[in-house]
Amino acid sequence: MRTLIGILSLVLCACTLGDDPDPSENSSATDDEVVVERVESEEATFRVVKTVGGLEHPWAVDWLPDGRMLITERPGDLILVDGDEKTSLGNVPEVWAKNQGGLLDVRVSPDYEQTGWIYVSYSKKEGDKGGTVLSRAKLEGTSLTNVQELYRQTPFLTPDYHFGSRIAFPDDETVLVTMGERGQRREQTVDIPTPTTSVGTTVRINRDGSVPEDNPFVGSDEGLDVVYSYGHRNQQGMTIHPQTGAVWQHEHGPHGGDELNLIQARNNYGWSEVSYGDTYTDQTPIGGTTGPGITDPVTYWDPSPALSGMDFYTGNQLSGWKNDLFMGALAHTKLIRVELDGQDVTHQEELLEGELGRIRDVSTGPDGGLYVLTDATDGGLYRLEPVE
Ligand SMILES: [Ca+2]
Repeated sequence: MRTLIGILSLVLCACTLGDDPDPSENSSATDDEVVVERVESEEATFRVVKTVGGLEHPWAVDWLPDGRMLITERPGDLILVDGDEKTSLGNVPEVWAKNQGGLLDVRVSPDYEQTGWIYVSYSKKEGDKGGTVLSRAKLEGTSLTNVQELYRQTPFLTPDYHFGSRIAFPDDETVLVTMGERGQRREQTVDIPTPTTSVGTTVRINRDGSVPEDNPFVGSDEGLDVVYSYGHRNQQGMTIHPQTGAVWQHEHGPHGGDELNLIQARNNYGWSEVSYGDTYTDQTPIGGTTGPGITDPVTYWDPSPALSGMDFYTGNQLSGWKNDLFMGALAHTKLIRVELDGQDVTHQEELLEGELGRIRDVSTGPDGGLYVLTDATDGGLYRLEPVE
């Protein structure tokens, strides 16, 4: 009987092999609707095309080598976009989908064609506590297989916010993942900044989950073996410079003080000893803005745009933007373009303010378009492309 039901299921929905077969989840994805006809900006004249609609609080987008897209929805669905079809994949890890938690980043491994690994980050709950988790899995048909949990934040804590969780692949065969500070300040459950927990850190592991021997605290009691940098707040953007290989991150400030940081091994980025922001409740200073042994941000923003998503533009379509750094803004509903000269910000431009909504992720697509993902109950994926 199970076999017969299985066959019937395949006939009714040949596209779904995983859990919860539901034909209604396979719907037209490619709207390709021009939503902003023409923007004459400083270095590019472009338009904005909506390419995928109907996404529920999407958090991240990445591409498989064959051009299909993977998009995470924070409530817990991982969406495969194949041309006009979008399918919710089966066997996705169970997530703690509450407040800022849920299914968060997705990144296709740079060696995907050899290994087939896809990396996802999400919040996970056990008992009354939870934290950020990094797992990897393979894609078979429309389901994940070989799901392996590689790392979980230590310790798990009760707050349901500030999970960080951006994933990046440096050129050295490791994987980095940001671990948000989970609402912790000095003398709370977790005393930060300290590298003795992974709360408020950047974690660096090998792509199979083992610990690289050259991590800064390996063989030392001062910090966990997995910690690469610490003293971070909630880092929702991380990317690798396409020419230098340097690791760039941004993080949310408390009330003002969103930071752009250049990440280096063993460095302390200051939270919660220092910040350019102040407290939400009574606007009192957190501490000074810098201190001994603390790595200052490359730049900061006050008031906070609420940064999320970050990528260098590496395409050829919008040549005036080549190698510029783009970041999304949630509260300020805009895209920020940053020109860098080495480690210095030389110029900034704000784009699309109020046009698309809360921008959660930004990424150069394989076609050379610049894509942004909007955080909304009816969120979308949009492509910025050149126009005459
Ligand atoms: Ca800082």
